[in-house]
Amino acid sequence: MEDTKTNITPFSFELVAQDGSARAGILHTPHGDIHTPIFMPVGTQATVKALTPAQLQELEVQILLSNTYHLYLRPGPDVVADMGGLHKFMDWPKPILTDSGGFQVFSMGTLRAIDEEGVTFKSHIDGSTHRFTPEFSISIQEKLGADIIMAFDECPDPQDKEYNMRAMERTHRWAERCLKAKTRADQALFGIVQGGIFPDLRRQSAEFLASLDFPGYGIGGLSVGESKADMLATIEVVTALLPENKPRYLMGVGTPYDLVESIYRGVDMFDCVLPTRLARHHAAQTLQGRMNLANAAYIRDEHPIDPLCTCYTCTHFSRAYLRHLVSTKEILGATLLSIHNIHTLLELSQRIRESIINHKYSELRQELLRNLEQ
Ligand code: PRF
Ligand code: ZN
Repeated sequence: MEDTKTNITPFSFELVAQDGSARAGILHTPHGDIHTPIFMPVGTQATVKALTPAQLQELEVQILLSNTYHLYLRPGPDVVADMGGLHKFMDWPKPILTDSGGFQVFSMGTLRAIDEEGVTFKSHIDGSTHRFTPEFSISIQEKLGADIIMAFDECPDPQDKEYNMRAMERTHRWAERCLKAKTRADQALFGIVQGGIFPDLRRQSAEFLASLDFPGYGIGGLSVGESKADMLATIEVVTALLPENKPRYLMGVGTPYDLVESIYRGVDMFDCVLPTRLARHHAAQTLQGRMNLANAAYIRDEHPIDPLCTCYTCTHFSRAYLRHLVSTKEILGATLLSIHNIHTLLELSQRIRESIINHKYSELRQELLRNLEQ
């Protein structure tokens, strides 16, 4: 248990070590501590697809992400609240972060209108019309009851400067409204930096949000079609201006390469559907690249996915068995590949964390980059 006697708020971020811009920290939350840098598996519908909470515990997952947009549509925030909140509903005792819907409304729903007040959209499930405002997003996230909740933002096309400026300014006004709307003391609200690929806008956004003194910051609007070079340059601009004593969360990223390069530039938290989505498409992620287990080359392959991997899948099953499962469309295939893929990102985060503490991250980064695909 963390020491709460010296700390009246249930949230605090402790910087444990710094190595260049890379950081190792501990984020204290009401449902336990999170050792950063950390990857957060995605449980969009209050479930990490194909995995039980017991399997997530076995993987030593420290925090899960879930989505306001999806849980608002089904089963609805009042159902979740009446069932005792998200932790109890899905039987996950550790920390949870919910995204605000400010991204899913644009990527999942059909957009109807954005105005100063909020966003009107049509559900991707039945086409019905709904409206999110910053206040409504916060009220849904308070009913869901995650430990970390996110400000309601807009994630525009990263290349259009005129539009990014107006969208960013509106996102700033929405961030202030989110702070005002918040009523629960046991949830931490993170602001979200926007501004596309434009350094001056990113600077303005990071400085403005830093002045509002959020307990943590999302870096939004990246990994949405811009080049890797633009993404990494933008991360550098933003992390240099965000307060050192607050966690930085790069939203919707990524691959092992993205983790290595973003942690190097000062990011502490990540989420991405990639490991579980790849698993459902027969792909295993390793630090040497991706493998498609449906490939006939593996038909009699007695080796595990990755001979160096210590996950349950790699210590029990051959590539031949996994190939059999995926080619017969057995659901265990998705489960075993999800276990391996999540383990790979958690193990990578943990190795990087230790190297930061030992001031050896530059060396580890060079070693990892020799094998990683961009
Ligand atoms: N905003 C929010 N959630 C997000 C993003 C964003 O910009 C992204 C962009 N990569 C992923 N998830 N609220
Ligand atoms: Zn494995």
